Amino acid sequence: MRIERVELRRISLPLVTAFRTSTGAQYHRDVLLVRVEGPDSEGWGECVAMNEPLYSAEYVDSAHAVTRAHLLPRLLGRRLTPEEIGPALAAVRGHPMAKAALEMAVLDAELTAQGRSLAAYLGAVCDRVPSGVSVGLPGPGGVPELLDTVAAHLAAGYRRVKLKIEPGFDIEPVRAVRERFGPDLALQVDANSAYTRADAGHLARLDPFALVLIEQPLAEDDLAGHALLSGQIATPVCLDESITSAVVAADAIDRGACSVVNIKAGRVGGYLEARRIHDVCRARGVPVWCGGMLETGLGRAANLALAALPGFTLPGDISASDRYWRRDVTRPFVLDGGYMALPGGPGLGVRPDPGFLAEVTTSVEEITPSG
Ligand code: NPG
Repeated sequence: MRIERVELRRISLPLVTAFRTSTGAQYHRDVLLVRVEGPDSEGWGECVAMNEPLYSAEYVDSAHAVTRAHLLPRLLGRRLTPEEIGPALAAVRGHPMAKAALEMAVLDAELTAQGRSLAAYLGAVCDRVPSGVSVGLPGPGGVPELLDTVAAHLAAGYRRVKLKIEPGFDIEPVRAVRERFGPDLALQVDANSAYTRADAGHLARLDPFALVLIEQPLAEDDLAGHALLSGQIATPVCLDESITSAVVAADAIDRGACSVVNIKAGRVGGYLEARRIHDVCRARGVPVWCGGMLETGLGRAANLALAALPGFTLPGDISASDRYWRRDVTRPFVLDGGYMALPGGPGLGVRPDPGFLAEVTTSVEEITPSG
């Protein structure tokens, strides 16, 4: 498609409850949405960069700035297929979340024009996926509050629970959740890089709780440390922040740094690189699952399409809209018996509600080839 006009829109959405991780607390999301317009279609992309540079160096203001100043000038006015977006932006180093949002918008526009769904294009093999839930660190209520939260999510039907952990809040909460909900609960933990190599003995104390995995225990750049740790604990090590491309994924697996991979399109520069990571992992027999970044319905729809690929054999962090939002920008995503249906329909299969979008918009810029 020829990219004739791009809209950069910022929206502000309060979270239903605060989301706390070892890197900090989130109370609302300030989201950058991208709308691209071609001669006969439009498409939407969602940038998953957070308000602050705590999960990644990239954050929403940096993504917005680099998109405007360095990415759009490489795309505007050009005729490009979705596969050509990554190469067209490759000269700009880093900023995968900003790049992913643009690629997502072009995919949506192009596939909508072709009448083809993103899921079919990516190679989906099912029309619904099992839904997992990510439970943040609790507030002042501590472990009892955590148990109530988990109980409510299980009552809603979630098929797997991920607990956020950090030093000082790890063994006891995991023990409490395992004791209360029993051995059949699919339970995993996410440390967001909060530990060091010296914590291996401590993390081995999670072994008796038969966790599905421990996600990103060590620093993002410490593949060697993750390889060492994998030999010291029984819980399978999964990487998130460390996996920035298909090349890194292959290297991490071949070095024994992980036996499971979390795939987030935003972290790796887009859904096409995400699919390449899926392919690399699948070829090596490594299970993958789809991560989440507190997306609106737009990002949620795209994640569902990705999570329907055959290598996604573990439930992902794709929960219902009401887990995060009082009202989503698209039609709400709901659980049905612990599963979520793919939207179907061309492109993403969902569109934002224009009235609601206007209500939550904090700024809009229209950019055309002439500036
Ligand atoms: O359900 O969308 C979701 C959130 C899943 O826990 C989740 N995301 O580290 O994977 C993560 C985490 C995260 C949350 C990362 C907020 C960055 C910011």
